[in-house]
Order: sequence, then C-alpha cells, then structure tokens
Amino acid sequence: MPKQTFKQDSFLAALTRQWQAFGLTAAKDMTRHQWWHAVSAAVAEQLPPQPDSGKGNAKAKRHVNYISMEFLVGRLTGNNLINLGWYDKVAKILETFDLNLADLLEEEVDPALGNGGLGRLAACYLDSMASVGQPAMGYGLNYQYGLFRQSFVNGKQHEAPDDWYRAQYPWFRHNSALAVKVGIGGKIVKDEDGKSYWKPEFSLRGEAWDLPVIGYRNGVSQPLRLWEATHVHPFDLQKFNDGKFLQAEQQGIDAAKLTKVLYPNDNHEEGKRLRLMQQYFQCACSIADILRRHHFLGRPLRELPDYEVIQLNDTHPTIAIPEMLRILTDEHQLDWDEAWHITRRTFAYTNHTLMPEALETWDEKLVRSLLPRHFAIIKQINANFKKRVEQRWPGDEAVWAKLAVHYDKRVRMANLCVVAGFAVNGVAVLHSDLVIKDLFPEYYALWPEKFHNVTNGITPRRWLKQCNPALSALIDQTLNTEWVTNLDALKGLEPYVKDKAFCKRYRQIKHDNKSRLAEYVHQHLGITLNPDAIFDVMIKRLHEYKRQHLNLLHIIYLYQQIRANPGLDRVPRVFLFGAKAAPGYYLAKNIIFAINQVAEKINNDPLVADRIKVVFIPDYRISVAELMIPAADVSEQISMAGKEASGTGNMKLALNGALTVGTLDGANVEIAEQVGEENIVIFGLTVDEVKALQKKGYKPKTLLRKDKKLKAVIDELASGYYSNGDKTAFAPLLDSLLDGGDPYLVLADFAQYCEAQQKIDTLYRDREEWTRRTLLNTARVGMFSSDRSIGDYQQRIWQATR
Ligand code: 26W
Repeated sequence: MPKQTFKQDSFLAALTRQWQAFGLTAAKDMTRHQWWHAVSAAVAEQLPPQPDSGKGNAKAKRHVNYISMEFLVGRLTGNNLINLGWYDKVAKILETFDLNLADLLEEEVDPALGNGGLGRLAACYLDSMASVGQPAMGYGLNYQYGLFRQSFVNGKQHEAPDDWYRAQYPWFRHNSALAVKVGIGGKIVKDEDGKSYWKPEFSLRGEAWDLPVIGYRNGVSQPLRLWEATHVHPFDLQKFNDGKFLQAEQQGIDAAKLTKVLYPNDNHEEGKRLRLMQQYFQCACSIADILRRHHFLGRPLRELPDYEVIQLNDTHPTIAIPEMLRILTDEHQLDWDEAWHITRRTFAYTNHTLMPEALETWDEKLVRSLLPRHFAIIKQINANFKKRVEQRWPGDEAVWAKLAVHYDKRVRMANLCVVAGFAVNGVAVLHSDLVIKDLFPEYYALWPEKFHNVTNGITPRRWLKQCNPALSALIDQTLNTEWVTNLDALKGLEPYVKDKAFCKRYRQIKHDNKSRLAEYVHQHLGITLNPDAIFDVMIKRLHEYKRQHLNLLHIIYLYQQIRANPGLDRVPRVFLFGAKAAPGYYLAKNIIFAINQVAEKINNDPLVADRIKVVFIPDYRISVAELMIPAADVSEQISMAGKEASGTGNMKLALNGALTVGTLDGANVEIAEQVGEENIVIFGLTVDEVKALQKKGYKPKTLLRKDKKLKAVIDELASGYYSNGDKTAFAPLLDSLLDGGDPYLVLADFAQYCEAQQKIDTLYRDREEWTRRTLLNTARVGMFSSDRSIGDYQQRIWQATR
C-alpha cells in the first residue's frame, strides 16, 4: 500500500471547519483542549476509508479477528501522527499559531478501556499487525466508563468514575450501518418440524464504533471495532402498544447499561451476570460481523477457517465458540458435524494466567437463563468430548472431573477453549511450559500439537520512539538504519559501550528523562526528587503475587538501617510506584495504604535527608507509564516464580535502559537470556524451589524467628509507628504474611531480595559500568518487539496448515 501523504491544504480547511463547529470566529479563540480536538479530527479526516471487508486477504494469509474484552490503546493522537509520519509537519503548522504540539497532546484523556497487561498487549498487537501487514480487526467493547480514576485520600485508594467522553472522541468513526441485533434470555422452542430453536426474551442493538489502527509508515489503517449496546425505540413494541410506555422504555435503559463500565478486576473472576452478558454481547456482535464480511465476499461457509482466524484473548470471549455453532446450525442449517468441523479450525486461545481465581467458570443456572441455546450446545460439546476421554482413559472419573467442559453444575471456559480450538498458547516460555505441565497435562497428552508458546512483545513505536524521543534520536543518528520496524537492529549499539562520548550522551538522556519525571512529581504531588538518585520503578497492577509488599519491606529495612547508622553510605534512591488495586480487593488496598504511610514517614524524616524517597504516583495509566519508563534506572519484576505469566513492563523498562531486579518468572527468564546474566540482577526462589518449599511445608513464623532484620521490619509495621499509633492499620497485610501462611513467599525471598538491592547500590556507584550494563539492555532486547510476537503467531498458529 502506498504511504499516506499529508495534504496541508485539506488539513487547514478541516481545522477551520472544526473551530467553526465550536461556534468560534477564529482559530486563535480555541482553548488548548479544543485545539487538541480540532487537530485530531482534522488528521482523522485525512485517513482513507477503512477496509473492513478483508477483501485483500487471500487463503495464503488468514485474516485475524482479535477478540478482547480490553484494549488499552493509550492516547492516540501523538501515536497516530508518528505512525503516519506526519508529526513534524503538523508540529510546524502549529508553530505558526504559536502552539507546541507536544503540549497539545497532553490534553488527550487516555482511553482506559482495559485493566493491565492483557489489555495493553492487545493494543501492542494491533499496532504490530498493522505495521507488519497482517490483515486484522480488533473486536472489543466501547465502555462509557473506562478503568476508574484513582486518587489517595489519607493514603487510601479512592475510586472515581472515568468518564472519558467517548461520544466526542475525535478518532471514532461511528458505523451505524453495521448495527447487530443480539438476543438474550428466553427459551428453546420447537417449530412444526420438531426442530428446536432459540426464542430470546429480548434483544439489544450493537452499534459499531471504529478506531483506526495505523501501521508504521506503510499506508495501512485497519479498524479496532468497539461495540456499544443500545436499544431500538420503542424497545418492547408489545408493551409499548399496550400503553406501558415506561415499562417498555425501562428495558431499553437496562440494555444500555451493558457497555457502561469496564469490570475493574485483573486476575480475579467474580461470576457476575452483567459480565457474562457483556461477554456474550461482544461475541455475538463480533461473530455476526465476521460472518457478514465472509458472506459479503461471496465465500462459502465451509471455507471460513481458510480465510478467518479468531484469536481469543484469554477466556473472556469464549462464548463466541457456542455462538458460532449456534449460527451455523440454527441459522444456516448446517448439521452438527459440519458446524463443528468449521468451528474447531477457526478458534485459537491465548492463556494469560495460571492463577486459579482468574480461571473463569460460570454457574450453569446463569448460563441457562441468559443463553439457553448456548447451554444446550455446550452440553453437546461436553457429551461428544466425554466419548473421546472415555476411549483414552476408560472409567477414569478423576480425569473426566478435570477435563470436562461442564461439570459440577459449572461451565469451564478454559476447557471449552482447549476442546473447541485448534491452538492454545502461553505468553512466555516458562509460562507455556507450566500451561502444559500444571494446568493442562491431560489435554497435552491428547493433543500435543495444539500447544504453543508465543512470548509476548511490546510495540517499539509507542514504547521507545514515542515515549523516549531523545533516546530514539540518538539511536537514529548512531545506527542510521530503520530500527523502529526491526528492533533487532539495536544490536548495532553494542560496540558503543566502548565509546565514551556516546555513553555520556546515553547517560545524559536518562538524566533528562528523570528530570522530566521529577518535574511531573513536583507539579502533581509537591515532592522534590533528586535526578541524581537511583530511580527505582515498580509499575503494574497491585496484586499479592506481584509482591509490591516485598519492595515495601525492603524500604523499611533500609530506613531502619539509616536510623541505626545515620552516617550510612547509600546511593540516594527514589522508590516509585504506580498501581491500581481492584476496588473489591481489600488486601491490595491495604498494601497501597501501607506504602503511602511509610512514604509519608520517610519523606518527612530529616535524618533520611535525600537517601530515600518513596513516591506512589496516583492514577497510573498509559500516559504516566510513558513518562516513568524512560526515567527508570531500576525495574522491579519481583513476582513469586511461576505466577507472572509474562509481564510486559519488564520489556519496556529494559528497552529504555533500566536494570531489572527480578525473579526467574515469566519473560524475565528470557530477558536474562538475551541481555546476559551480568546485566540483570536475578534473585529469589525458582519455580521448582517454590514447589519444593510448599511441599515441604512453609512456616513464615519460623523464618521470622531466625531472621532478626526481617523481624524488626515486621514488628515495626505492626507497632503503629507508621500509622499514628494504630496497631491494626496494616492487619490485613500482616495477617496474610503471618497467620495467612504468606502464600506468595514474600518473607522467604526477603533476604535474597535485600542482597540483590545491595548489589544494585554498589553497581550504580560506578557510573560507567552502570551505563555499559543498561546500554546492553537496550541493545539486546530486540526480540521483545511485538512485531516478532506477531511473526510467531503467524508462523506457529495463524498460517500453519490446518
Ligand atoms: C475475569 C477476571 C480477569 C481479568 C483479567 C482474569 C484475568 C485477567 C487477565 C488475564 C489478567 C492479565 O492481564 N494477565 C496478564 O497478561 C499479560 C499479557 O499476557 C501478562 O504479561 C501478565 O503476566 C499477565 O498477568
């Protein structure tokens, strides 16, 4: 496809139409926010119409349908300008109005349509698919409220709704012609021929809102299609005609609630009715759309898997599988075997977590009442599969109890994906091994060919080019090659570890990025940071398994050391946190509170001087990540081994020249392999050691008796020292570590973690050696480009023979 050319005249004309629409008389009367809106809308207007038919895709290259409940795309205007190659041109035009483009871009509210890693990964993958020329559509939900806004009130997390004004978002194209009707509830009835079909109780309307996903300077733009639930007026004609207007309207109001809000859970499933309705609504709209495109192109149904693949981003969109079967059998009159044959070659499933509490299962009553026909289909799948299991493990009820799709009155979504899909993948080598060994060993015995690994990746467009312009410019000048679409080219930086002038510039850029973050912190929190201190960054959702509290215990330990020895020589360190806790996750919120209370004490203790600062940046989101990542010296990746499927923040931080302190978990293992063991600080129990310890019986209290330093830390937390004398303030946290048995082995890894941190301190003192090691991180993490991940998906899953 030809590159998109920027037309200055049309852009200026569009800009004029924008301020006129605001009711103003001149461009200069626009507020900054209006300017951002006008510029974005004027650029959006210049994009070509988005091909949604997928006409270009041939059998040789299947079209990808990436269905995900979450897409954390981040701010779009800057990113789209960069990918289009129009950034400088637009910046120049704005200069003639005395405006700075970078400042304007700060006006954009992040579309926060996701929780954490899974949602951000989906956004990186859309960027890469467009950039490498993989025809694709993203399918998701257009939530009115994204992830809640976080603030701290007396150190405690406070949640406010995130109304991101989607109705006015300039990048949306509303595609009203694509509305889909979706039934819910009701029952199965028989027609005259004795054939049963589904008669829903009521229907909703799904309206398509498209965001453009723009490939990097290749003229490609493909849609991310987000569905909004609305209703047809009058909603219930029967009631309406009976004069029950309000009642008729009420159902409509209920319908529109469906896409109101994103569930703020990450790695915790709640089994809520509205959530299942959201899932089904999204899947029904998306499957209808995929089939509409397929029919439009005149392609026979049985060839669907030759042209289309549906990638399920975790189990959240699993209900798409019975929906496909329902449409093929009930609406297209295919027999079961044929429908099954089509379906099982179309769906592929990515697993993103092994946490038992995150694996979705649904109460059969709920499924039956909302989706009676789908429930019947699931039972059919289950019955057919049971025969297969019976052949392989005759009479073995224990195996069936594990493998069944429907068992004990519950429907298990992960099992449904494995049984009905052609591929299952984990998201890092270690995690994919555990998927086979711990989660699905029997399925692996049945179908070894279904199982794959695709190690996660991140887009270099947003996570280096955009967020770290100074480093990008240095790389441009140094390498003189297009590294943005070929991240392995960063290897070319390796020889520069010996180039003093280069290293000085690399170090200076980090320093400048730290100053930029310090300015933000000062402006928003009134805390002054020293950019010569080590910036130690921990950014990710708040969860016990990620162990933000391990970081906290070490901070307290350091603080105690300084008090015991006021002359202690430690490199000044700023501990920065960014994390949201699910509103119902009591313990996670208690950890936030503890960090904030400890921060308060330490930051105001004159004895500490500048040696430790603790800053919890509120409302962590993509735009804040873009500020923190380029400013990090140290990257905290300290989950209990075996629990973090991959992590992607680890990749972003390493790429931007932070040294990882981490456990051998998720993609840390592969990062260590790439950068070399001297360029990463690994500590802690390995997966095998974790298993062995848990088998042997782990007693945190025994450990506490042996480790005096650790005991002092725990005792001080419990003493009221950080909570104005309130000894119960951190009881949830302390109880989980002690009486609760410390399920994530925080205390067990404490000593090694402190050693690792001491090593960082020592290393940092030798500025040249530090620079060498961080530069080798930047140079050697090219394989974590999401372009490589997409290549792996193509090769191992999407384009593999079926
Ligand atoms: C049903 C509630 C729920 C919601 C979200 C359960 C599970 C999830 C996600 C699967 C959690 C998640 O975001 N997992 C993260 O996925 C990333 C992308 O693969 C990985 O890098 C992270 O390690 C993993 O925690």
